[in-house]
Amino acid sequence: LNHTAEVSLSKFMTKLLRHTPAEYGLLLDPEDGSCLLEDLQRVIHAAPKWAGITEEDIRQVVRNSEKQRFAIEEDRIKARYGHSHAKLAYEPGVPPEVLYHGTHQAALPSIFKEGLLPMGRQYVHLSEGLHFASLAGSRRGKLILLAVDTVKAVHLGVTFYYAGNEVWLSEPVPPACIALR
Ligand code: HQG
Repeated sequence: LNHTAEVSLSKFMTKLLRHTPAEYGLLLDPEDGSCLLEDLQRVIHAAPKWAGITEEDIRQVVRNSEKQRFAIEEDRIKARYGHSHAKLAYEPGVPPEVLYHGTHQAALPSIFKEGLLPMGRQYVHLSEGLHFASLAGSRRGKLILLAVDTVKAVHLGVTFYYAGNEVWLSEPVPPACIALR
C-alpha cells in the first residue's frame, strides 16, 4: 500500500470500527467494539475499490497509525477510541492530575459555558500529552489547548476511562475544571 491508499483504507476502517458497522453488515462486540480480523477483511473486500486488500495491508495501517487508532489482539481488531456507534465499556481509571484537550477558537465560548461535551462521539477525548491534543485541535481551525483539572472533575462526579497510549475518555467535563493552557 502506498501512503495515499494507506490513509484512505485507514479512514474506511475507522468508519467501519467506530461509526457505522451495521451499515456494512459488520457486527462488533458490544463490550469492546472488536471483531475478527477476517470478518473486517471480508467486509472491506465487499467494496470494489478494496477487493485486493490483504491481512498484511490491514496490519500495515494499524502499525503505521501514529495515533495508534487501532489495536490487534490475537485474531481480533478494534478501534481504540473515537466511537460514535455504541457506548463501549472502558475500565474507569485514575487519570494524571491534568489532562489536555485540543479544540478550536470558535468552540471556546460554548465550552466555557457548557463544559466539554462528547458531541458526536460517546465520550470526551483527552490526552496526557500535548501532541495528541494538538493533532485533534488543529483539524478544525486555530488550535486552542485546554487543561482539565481532573482532581476537581472527579470531585464533581466525572468518571475517566483509560483507552491506552495516553488517551483518556470521559463523561462531560464541567466548565469549572477547564482552563486555557
Ligand atoms: C468540541 C480524532 C462546542 C471539541 C481526534 C471538538 C481525536 C465543543 C468537537 C479524536 C463542546 C468534537 C476525538 C461544546 C466539545 N461546545 N464545541 N460544549 N465540547 N466541543 O472530533 O476531541 O484522527 O468529536 O473541542 O484527533 O476533536 O479520528 O472530538 O472540537 O483524537 O483518530 O467539539 O478523534 O482522532 O469533535 O476528537 P470530535 P475531538 P482520529
